[in-house]
Amino acid sequence: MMMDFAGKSLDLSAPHVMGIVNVTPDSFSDGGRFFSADKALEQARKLVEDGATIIDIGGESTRPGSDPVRLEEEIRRVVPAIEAIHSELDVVISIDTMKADVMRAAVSAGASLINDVNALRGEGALQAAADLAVPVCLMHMQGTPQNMQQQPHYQDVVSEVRTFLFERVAVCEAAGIARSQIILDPGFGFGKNARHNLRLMKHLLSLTESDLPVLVGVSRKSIIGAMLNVSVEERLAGSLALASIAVWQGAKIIRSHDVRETVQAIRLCEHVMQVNDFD
Ligand code: 8Y7
Repeated sequence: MMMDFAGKSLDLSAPHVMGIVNVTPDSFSDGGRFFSADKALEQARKLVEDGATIIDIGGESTRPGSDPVRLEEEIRRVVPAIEAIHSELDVVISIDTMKADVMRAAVSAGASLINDVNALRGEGALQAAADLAVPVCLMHMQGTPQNMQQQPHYQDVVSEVRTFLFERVAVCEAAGIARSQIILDPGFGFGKNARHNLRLMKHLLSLTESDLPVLVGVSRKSIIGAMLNVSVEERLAGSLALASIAVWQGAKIIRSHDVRETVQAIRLCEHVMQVNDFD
């Protein structure tokens, strides 16, 4: 199953790793060290060497309780980084944003995937994605980054997330976005408590059994801290365990800070999944 990213094609029948490059001063797990375009390029180069086939660039932190960033500031952060990576590296560049104007600026600069944790519900976002005609990742989030962890509530988190995502797929298709350009994401940690996240992971098949590829982001997330009582720096093993459970259930893109280790984990998953029982 090939997906076309503005001329670069990825075979999503096998799982891929999306490496994270934050260009925020407050990104929680790297302390904002990769802020300038040069730093972003340096980080992206390492992630590509480690095996990332997609680099996700974000200029607005979506960590719980974080402040929104002004449009001009977000563009000022992401565009130089995207331009640098686009000119230097052969990799799909994903723009992590909820804002239509950032999507437009980022795609002009060389991004070819829109990663919107708000699933194109922001003003003008649906139209921007349709105009830009690049693939989009639609993520489920209950609430906003500012309030999402206050009182997450569901009757049935698995079916509500699935219903939300397929409603957004229908809205996208009606707006002219091709179904073949849509990726789904249950949004681990976005308006979910520990039990919600565990249920979604246990039942990830209910999303991956559709015809659309599924992206999963669990890297270093608080669910791991909550289950294992470990700090952000100690969440690699937990991240790899959850990534493996996701790939085993058919996730095709794993979003990760630790690309080298994640590539190893999913490669082993693939070996197990592909072993021939009759030789
Ligand atoms: C996700 C994400 C984040 C995720 C997608 C973090 C931007 C929080 N998480 N995008 N972004 N899926 N598609 O802890 O799970 O990395 S930010």
